[in-house]
Amino acid sequence: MRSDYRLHNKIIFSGTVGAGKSTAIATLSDIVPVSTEAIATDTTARMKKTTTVAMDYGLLILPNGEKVMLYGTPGQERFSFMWEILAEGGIGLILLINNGSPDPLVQLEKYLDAFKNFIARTAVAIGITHMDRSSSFGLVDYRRKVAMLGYPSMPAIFRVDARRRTDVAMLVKALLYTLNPGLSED
Ligand SMILES: Nc1nc2c(ncn2[C@@H]2O[C@H](COP(=O)(O)OP(=O)(O)OP(=O)(O)O)[C@@H](O)[C@H]2O)c(=O)[nH]1
Ligand SMILES: [Mg+2]
Repeated sequence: MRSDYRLHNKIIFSGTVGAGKSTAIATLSDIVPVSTEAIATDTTARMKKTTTVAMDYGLLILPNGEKVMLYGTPGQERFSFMWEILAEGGIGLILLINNGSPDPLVQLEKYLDAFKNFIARTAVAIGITHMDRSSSFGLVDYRRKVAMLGYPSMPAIFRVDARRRTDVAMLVKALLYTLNPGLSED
């Protein structure tokens, strides 16, 4: 619901393992983020040392003083029970897809499906990460995929490096504009 926007200001970051959800929240947060990293095992360990097992939390303070709470989900599917819990009360979803993951277009479809009820109530903006080291797919492939899935309006899909604050901020801004096109800069 649009009117929830000013009450909650909670954005959810979800998406594939290693896409950069925890990194994006840490990059954007104006407070020291809360994270729940644990030593990664099995296939994730090949990619990186730790993985989120419950959630990430950060806080973004907009120039007008408004606060946006940033919640990150675990990427690993065995913790997917957290996705719905964390999405509760959220105003929108940032989906980060690792372009270097085995089948990122299928992953995108999977995450869009997992959050479809949430997205139908709110909005989504999609960031494709790791494009500097993996060129398997381009933005046009992701746009085509989303179009094929029959979304009524095309969500924002950007190339994002989760380590770069300007990239992550741009994605969040796109999401906020989708929710409230009249949102002013100040
Ligand atoms: N080269 C490159 N590295 C990136 C990019 N975005 C993020 N990273 C790195 O990729 C890693 C992402 O790790 P996390 O932030 O833990 O990823 P996550 O999505 O929270 O992963 P899980 O919690 O395990 O699902 C970090 O080492 C980042 O520095 C990118 O666009 N390019
Ligand atoms: Mg994480």
